[in-house]
Amino acid sequence: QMMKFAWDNYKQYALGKNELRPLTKNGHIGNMFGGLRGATVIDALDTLYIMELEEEFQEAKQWVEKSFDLNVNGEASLFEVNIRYIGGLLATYYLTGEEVFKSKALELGEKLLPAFNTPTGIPRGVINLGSGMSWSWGWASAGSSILAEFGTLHLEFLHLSELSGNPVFAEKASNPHGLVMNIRRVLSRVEKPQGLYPNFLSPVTGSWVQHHVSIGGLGDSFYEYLIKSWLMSDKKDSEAKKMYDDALEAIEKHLVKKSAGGLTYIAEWRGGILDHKMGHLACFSGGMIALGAEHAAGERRQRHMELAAEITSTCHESYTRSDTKLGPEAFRFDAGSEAMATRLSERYYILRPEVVESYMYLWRLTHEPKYRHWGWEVVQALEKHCRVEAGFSGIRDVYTTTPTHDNMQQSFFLAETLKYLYLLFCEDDVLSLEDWVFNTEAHPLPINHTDFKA
Ligand code: DMJ
Repeated sequence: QMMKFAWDNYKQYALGKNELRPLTKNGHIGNMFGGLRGATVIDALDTLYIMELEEEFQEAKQWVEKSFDLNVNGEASLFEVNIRYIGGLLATYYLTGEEVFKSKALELGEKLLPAFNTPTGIPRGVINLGSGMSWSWGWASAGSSILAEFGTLHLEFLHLSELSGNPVFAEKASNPHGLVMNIRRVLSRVEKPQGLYPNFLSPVTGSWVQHHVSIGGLGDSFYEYLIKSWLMSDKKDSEAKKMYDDALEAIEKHLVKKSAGGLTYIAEWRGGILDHKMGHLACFSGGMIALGAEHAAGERRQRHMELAAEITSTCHESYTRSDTKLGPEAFRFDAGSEAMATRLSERYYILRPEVVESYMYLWRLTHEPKYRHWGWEVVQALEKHCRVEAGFSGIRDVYTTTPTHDNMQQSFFLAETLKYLYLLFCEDDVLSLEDWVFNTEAHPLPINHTDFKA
């Protein structure tokens, strides 16, 4: 019902725009997708399909067939176009077998390629989808590329290579033209401070531009794609597994901390100095670490499963300690504060999925009922504080029961938050973790049980 409500209102007031503005009942275009439209349609497709909302799925499909125009000219985020559009189209193709989704994904994939024309092959963050010109984000220090952006292409690009027969996207470790394998090579060569991966890398020199390390924003899905690359290859891509294991070991050693009140958290690192803060984005890590632990052996398996459960519990605390029972954008463990935002600017909640994402993984891997209870708390809080007359909206302050709405129904709410909540209450064989990996926007991609080529 929540998904139908979110979709129906988007369709009524904003179809073809990128997102719905549920208070003003109109559409939002934004500047992340380079003139592409319909981000919510593409992000919602597989969720509608999985939930068996057939009529709504057909509406979305029709929009893709008739109105989704790829001949656009504008500045797009390589990362966002990849995870939302390519991920959404690929997943829907694999679920339905319908060619239109595959051909759109391949066509769009081709348009991203010029971003990789740099001295190292590390792509720049922004690309004009019409001209192919690319550049770095203005806010990224010294023209650098962002770890979570160039490190979150692997899953989709492997499928683009496989479906198109064009090895340029990914294919073999030995293929110098395989774009995402080349990213791996650059990363394996560069020295890692204390084994950690900083967030900013120069696409010109291939060296780090500054030493900020985070498992939240700017770093997050890079780590996620290492373990998921290994899983998607049916455990054959051992290079990815080793990179994940080594990175997690460094994170455990240098970033994992326990608060005075006994809460485990993952701090950020700035040139050796810890910032005792976790972003909402970092809360995906409970699920990721649990997924890795499931496939580890012995002592490591147990230790990582405990770590995953503790982090997920800390993220739950960040929700329960707020008046709305929704969590803030960032919470801190300093100056007497525990799992709460201390800055006004960090008190908002924009319908993000990471906490329910971890509940879903922890439920599937442990079957402890508390994860379903916690998920249900989120459902109730969303209904109470984020549902407005024409859709769902983010809120500006989770610490007041009369929050102001931000007038934005993010597309990832339909792609991720509602999908993970649904899966939390489904049988385990609905998109089984044995057969699917979720890209970082929760779009399911099939595990290659037969012939991985690396
Ligand atoms: C999503 O677009 C993806 O999960 C991404 O990896 C991080 N941020 C948002 C949702 O919060």
